[in-house]
Amino acid sequence: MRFGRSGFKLCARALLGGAGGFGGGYLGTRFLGAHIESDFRNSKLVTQSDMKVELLPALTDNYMYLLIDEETKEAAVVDPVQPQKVVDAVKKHGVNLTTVLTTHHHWDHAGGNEKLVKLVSGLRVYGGDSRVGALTQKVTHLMTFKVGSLNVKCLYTPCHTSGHICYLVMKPNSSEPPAVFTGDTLFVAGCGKFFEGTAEEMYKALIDILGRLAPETRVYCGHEYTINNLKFARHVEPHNSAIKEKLAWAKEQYDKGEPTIPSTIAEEFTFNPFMRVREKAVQQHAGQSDAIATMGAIRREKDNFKVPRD
Ligand SMILES: N[C@@H](CCC(=O)N[C@@H](CS)C(=O)NCC(=O)O)C(=O)O
Ligand SMILES: [Zn+2]
Repeated sequence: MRFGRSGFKLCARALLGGAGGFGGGYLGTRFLGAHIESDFRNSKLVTQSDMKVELLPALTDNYMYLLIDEETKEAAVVDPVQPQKVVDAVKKHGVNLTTVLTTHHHWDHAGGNEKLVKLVSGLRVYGGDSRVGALTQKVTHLMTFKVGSLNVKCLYTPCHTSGHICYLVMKPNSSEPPAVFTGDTLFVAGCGKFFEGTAEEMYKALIDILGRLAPETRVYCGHEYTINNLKFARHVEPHNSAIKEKLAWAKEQYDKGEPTIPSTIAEEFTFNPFMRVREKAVQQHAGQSDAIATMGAIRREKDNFKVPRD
């Protein structure tokens, strides 16, 4: 049996509301176990020889990420809103957690910082905004630091919030892809709402900063919004086959409880309407001839978009 897919919230609500008809399978089993919402979502480990990234689903549709330097077994965590889950993952991997990377101050990202620093002593807490809880290291654009042998570069991408930071992680001289943790600036096939910024700022963030990273850079974002984002992308560009293919794949992943993360920067340019604001098809949909005006127009349209159920 299939669920409506207008988001994990709907799925969880349907389950908790006692919707019947589960013929076993993982959803049925988990329903009987009466788990909370994020337990319907599996974690995932992305393994390279230089670093590992464990995706840790949190709350309804957030992700926390455990980043491990394979050479030293030092680790960082991105947006640890559910600290106990982070501590469990750290124990499971037998690594030394030293660092918290906070993308922005919203509670669903930074809301676990205070508790985590009580659970793990000596943590360095990075962020670009004084509103970030337990902040010890306030960072600015292009500031760099280390997690073990990995280099972390801070990318200042204000717009969703005025202090938003993305973190680019790479091992020096490695041939493996870098990772970028994009919080609520760049999502798979979407971007964050412009709560504290302008279309021009989001253009800078997506096109000038993130868009210039190596195309193979893996994108780890703050939320599992991929299906809804791709339905909006399809509305903007009904003839784009990359959108159709990614949406079919994302639905399969959803049905298995699997994450749709990471994507890559190169992929985002094929299906993310906010990364495609220089494309004629997107500008025509928006009724604009300028990329920044198009960014503003499609963001306003998405703010009011009613996601179709299919
Ligand atoms: N729950 C809604 C969105 C909730 C929301 O407003 N999320 C913030 C981040 S915490 C956002 O920026 N969303 C981007 C968007 O809706 O396009 C969804 O599934 O799309
Ligand atoms: Zn968020």
